[in-house]
Amino acid sequence: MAQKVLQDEQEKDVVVVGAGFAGMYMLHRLRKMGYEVRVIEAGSGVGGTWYWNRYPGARCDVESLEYSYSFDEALQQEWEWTERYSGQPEILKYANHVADRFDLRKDISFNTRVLSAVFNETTDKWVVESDSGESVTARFFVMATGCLSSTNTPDMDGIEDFRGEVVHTGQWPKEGVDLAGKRVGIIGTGSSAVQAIPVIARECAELTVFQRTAQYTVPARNEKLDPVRVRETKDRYKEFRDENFAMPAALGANLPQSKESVHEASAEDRATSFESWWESGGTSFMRSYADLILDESANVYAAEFVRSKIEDIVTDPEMARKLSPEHIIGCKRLVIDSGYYETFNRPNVHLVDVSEDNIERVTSEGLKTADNAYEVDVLIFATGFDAMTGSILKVDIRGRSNLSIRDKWSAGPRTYLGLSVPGFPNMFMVSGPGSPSVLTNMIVSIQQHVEWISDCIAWMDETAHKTIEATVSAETDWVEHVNAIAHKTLFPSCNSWYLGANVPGKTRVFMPLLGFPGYVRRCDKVASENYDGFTLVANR
Ligand code: N01
Repeated sequence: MAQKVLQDEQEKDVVVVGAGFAGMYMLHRLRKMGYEVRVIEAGSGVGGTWYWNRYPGARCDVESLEYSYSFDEALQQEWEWTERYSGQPEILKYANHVADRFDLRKDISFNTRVLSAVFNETTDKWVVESDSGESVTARFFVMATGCLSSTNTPDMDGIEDFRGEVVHTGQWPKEGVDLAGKRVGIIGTGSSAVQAIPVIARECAELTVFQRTAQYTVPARNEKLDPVRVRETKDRYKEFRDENFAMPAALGANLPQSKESVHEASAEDRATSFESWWESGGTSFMRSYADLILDESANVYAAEFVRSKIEDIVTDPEMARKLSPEHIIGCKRLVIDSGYYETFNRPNVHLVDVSEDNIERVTSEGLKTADNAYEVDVLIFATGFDAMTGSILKVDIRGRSNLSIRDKWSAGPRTYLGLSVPGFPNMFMVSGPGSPSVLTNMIVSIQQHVEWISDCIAWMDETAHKTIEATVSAETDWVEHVNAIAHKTLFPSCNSWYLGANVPGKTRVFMPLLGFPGYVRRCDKVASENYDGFTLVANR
């Protein structure tokens, strides 16, 4: 058998997969602590999700003054955000600025996809191999591959027959897609589609939206940032960050959170409150009352309010009916938009409800549904991601006794703290399943994980330990804890990607943990108790 020739074999302290915001900070912090690090990245540049998601209209739903690193005072002072919610180009520019500022690129291998990571029980080291032939051996292995990186493209018959262009919002071509004068079809109405549809509708000749589940979305009310507000925030940036750090989703400390039940409010007060949140814009709409995501009978009021807005905005009553969601509001991630429902008043925009008229196949000309055929020049999949686990399971990760992470997670992901998995010593995940991650301001969660992991590595060296590995009992307790919290809310009650319900065949497990501050306290306690819940092996 021909032996694989490795072009480049390296020995490092830590190998990190992914150069998004998690991988970049992991590299910076560990390097500052004196460690040798190699980061391996599939894309040609830094930025992770903001590198790949270049679709028209891509924008963050966390305010820009919050969606940025806080670990370096000079960095947060010097960077100037221009809008309330940053668009993808600006966030990618910021990621590149960070890479330049901290000279990160020299330790990143770009255009390189990690294929496997195997723990060698004789040397207690990870061996990480990639498609370029690069092989890195390291004591510690960190998956910083992001929660929404592995795209989900439904398996549709006939896709190979299609004569036009096929693109996925999550892998939008760098050179862009010329939609001018084209007939465009878009499948999906999640956050990506809701952002893309208004922009594409203005650019293309005809846009047909294939909707399986109608979407609740509230206005973003994006605007240019007020320089006075920026100055005031920057003058007390540390306090501003600390206040957000103490919030349940690590964001929005500047906004009120109602403690009142919607049932206690009069009809008039409810209308005024929902209207004022609708006018101010953003996902904080769900803060109007304390029980909207806890109690189905409370949730109905908010859902009804958005449905009434759709009825007001969309002029064709049949179109408005099709666009009106019926499920619990907020249980799929609430979307914010810039003119989404309004776009359906345009004469060049058509809506096909594929829950009523199923997609049967792709043809050479477009899409065939049960009752109709649609001709398009460009077919866009805005069908989301194999969230939280997809990019981890793409790598053939093998721990002790050749245990595969794919086998270990065959019935759904199981972790301790969303950071670590029994059987996989010295392996960490940044914002893994079982951590608050996607239910928070991701950058804040990323920083907290990076700091915990790097502090743990330093502690291992200070105390002369060679391996750290979560125990099975800690993992079992943690999985129960994550589930128990989720089931106190309405989150698990619909087919969301939080549950893996969007990917056919994926086991349904509610993956993220609700509540950032409690989580941070728990992580700190574990560390202060000499890594309680982990088995530690000392150097010989
Ligand atoms: O993906 P999604 P997304 N036939 O999974 C439909 C983050 N994000 O890329 O609901 C027909 O939400 C699917 O239908 P259904 C954010 O966290 C953030 O839009 O499963 N349709 C749904 O409509 C977000 O939540 C930002 O019935 C099919 C859509 O495709 C997450 O990424 C911007 C189908 C997928 O929606 C994911 O958002 C963008 C099929 N076979 C993304 N399969 C911001 O920061 C799937 N669908 C603002």
